[in-house]
Amino acid sequence: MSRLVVVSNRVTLPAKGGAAPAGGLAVALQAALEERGGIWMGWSGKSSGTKDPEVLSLQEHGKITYALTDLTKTDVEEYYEGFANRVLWPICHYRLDLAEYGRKEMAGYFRVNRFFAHRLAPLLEEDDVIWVHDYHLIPLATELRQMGVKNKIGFFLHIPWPPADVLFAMPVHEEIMRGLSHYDLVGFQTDHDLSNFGGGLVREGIGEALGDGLFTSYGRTFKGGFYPIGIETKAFSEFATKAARNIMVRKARQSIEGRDLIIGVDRLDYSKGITQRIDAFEHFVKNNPGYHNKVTYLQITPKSRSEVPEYEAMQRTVAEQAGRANGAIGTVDWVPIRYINRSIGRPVLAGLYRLAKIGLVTPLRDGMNLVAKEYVAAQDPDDPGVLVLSRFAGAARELKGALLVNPYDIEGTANAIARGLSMSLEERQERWRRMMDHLLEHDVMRWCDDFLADLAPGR
Ligand code: ADQ
Repeated sequence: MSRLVVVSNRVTLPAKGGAAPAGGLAVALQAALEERGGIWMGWSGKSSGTKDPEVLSLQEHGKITYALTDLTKTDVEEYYEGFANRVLWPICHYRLDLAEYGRKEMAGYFRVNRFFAHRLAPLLEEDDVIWVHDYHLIPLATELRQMGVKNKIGFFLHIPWPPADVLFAMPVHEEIMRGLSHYDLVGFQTDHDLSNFGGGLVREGIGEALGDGLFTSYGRTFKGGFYPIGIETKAFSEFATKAARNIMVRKARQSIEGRDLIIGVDRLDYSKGITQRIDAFEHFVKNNPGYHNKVTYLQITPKSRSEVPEYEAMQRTVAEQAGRANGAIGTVDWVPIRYINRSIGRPVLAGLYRLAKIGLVTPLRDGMNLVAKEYVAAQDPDDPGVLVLSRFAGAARELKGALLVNPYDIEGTANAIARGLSMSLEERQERWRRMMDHLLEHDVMRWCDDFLADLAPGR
């Protein structure tokens, strides 16, 4: 079996004794790397000095070598905060209005990709299969090819791919499209993203769809496919079963005092629809006096990307909105919305999901959304909760047992909350079973295997 080389912006080092277990993606990639032996390369998360660091820090764990590089402060500002998070992220989430193009940032993005390629190339062996992750590293294959690398290189995009009208507003769209053509396999989360990609290619006359998932553009022929990412379904479900004994979960249960719990868990990001969700919950409470003092909405939201102004502004907006809504609908003995800005370990998170009668997952746009899948996996088969899910999350294309909503439709989402809370046990079980069966069959290990089998069959 060929060695595997994974490249991603950030690298997840194996958990040390007592540390919180990593998420499903890291577990799956570590398992694939352990099986084949290989390298996981990426940014260390540290910035140092003004000159590119000469050497990678190499750490061996079993059959995996973790290869980490620092970046300069300018690199981080231009490549990561600038182009990746302030251009590609909003564009791929259909937010043309939030994209901020700067020549410096664009140049920085391509420069850091070249730097990654130059650090990676000396580590490569002829037969290695290379798997590049996410929007930070689209031009990596172009750089590697220019250095003469002929290995199989695959790319997986974790976030959505927008339609041509959105993508082509970005000044360097052509370099980005050319960048993708240098891979052997380009993987998206959903059929919808793949069709946006193929449609854009053909419509703009820069390539052709040859059928059977093959595309040709810029003189290269490559495969495109969709590979909906899964979670570590079984392990997560076991966390949830065991969590009933966890002290934090027990405290949470006591504190809701028999009220129905609704849960939202998201990084603080404008794509996640948190403000619309709070509006929908407030609307639900106002329209359903029978639920006054009988329901608690817990929103767990670790801060993210605070260095980007939109995110900083959002921290204020959401906190104020939750406070205002509590003021409007709360009573002396009832705080309807609990808003928490912290990260929670996966076993406790699983227990909180299991306590909740409704999982409220309403992004305005999301590549997949793993929270939706985790919520389902954490449920008690005898008394499962209801998933209220945005139709604009990639997960909606698989989780047909959810109540699908349009997150921009505040009243519609409020009605779905009401419907979920009053749903019969029989209907809840039937919907949950369908989703859980799917998640058991399509877990994150399967996702990993499917991608690698298409990238390098028989290797
Ligand atoms: P994200 O945008 O980060 O991922 P998501 O898929 O929901 O979104 O994954 C978030 C992960 O962080 C989940 O595993 C969740 O449990 C965890 N998490 C969130 N809040 C937490 C908290 N307070 N404490 C602890 N853990 C928390 C990107 C794309 C998604 C795609 C994934 C994977 O934007 O669309 O599903 O990659 O491909």
